[in-house]
Amino acid sequence: MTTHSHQGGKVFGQLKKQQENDLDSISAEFPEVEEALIQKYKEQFMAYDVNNSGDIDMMELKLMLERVGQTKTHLELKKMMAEVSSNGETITFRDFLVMMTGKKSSILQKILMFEEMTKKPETPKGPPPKKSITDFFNKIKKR
Ligand SMILES: [Ca+2]
Repeated sequence: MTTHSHQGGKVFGQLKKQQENDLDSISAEFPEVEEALIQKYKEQFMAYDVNNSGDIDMMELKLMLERVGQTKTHLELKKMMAEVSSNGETITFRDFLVMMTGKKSSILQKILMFEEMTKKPETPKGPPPKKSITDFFNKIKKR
């Protein structure tokens, strides 16, 4: 990889682009995963990879979990890392895809899946709560 530009912003942009290309080539290893889904995972991964190193380290894992409201101890983080990481130290995009596509069951995947579920726009699930409506009418009758 060679970068000829000396402008900081431009270099950063190119690095980002390079990183995206790297992620795309990893995505190619997962032809069974839908394109749109890969795109979503890629965006998630890039957001979690705060320092753009191409992988998620312990510190970034910690931040990632804090962002979804899950503060974990160092020991818990280490355990999660060990479950997902193939090199034992960082989560690569390959590890991330393996995890998110459910090829390997892990606590981290469950947390992220849950986060994804709760993030969706509020759509009423099933029939409206009947009990509260009945309670409401009961209260009126009593008056
Ligand atoms: Ca990183």
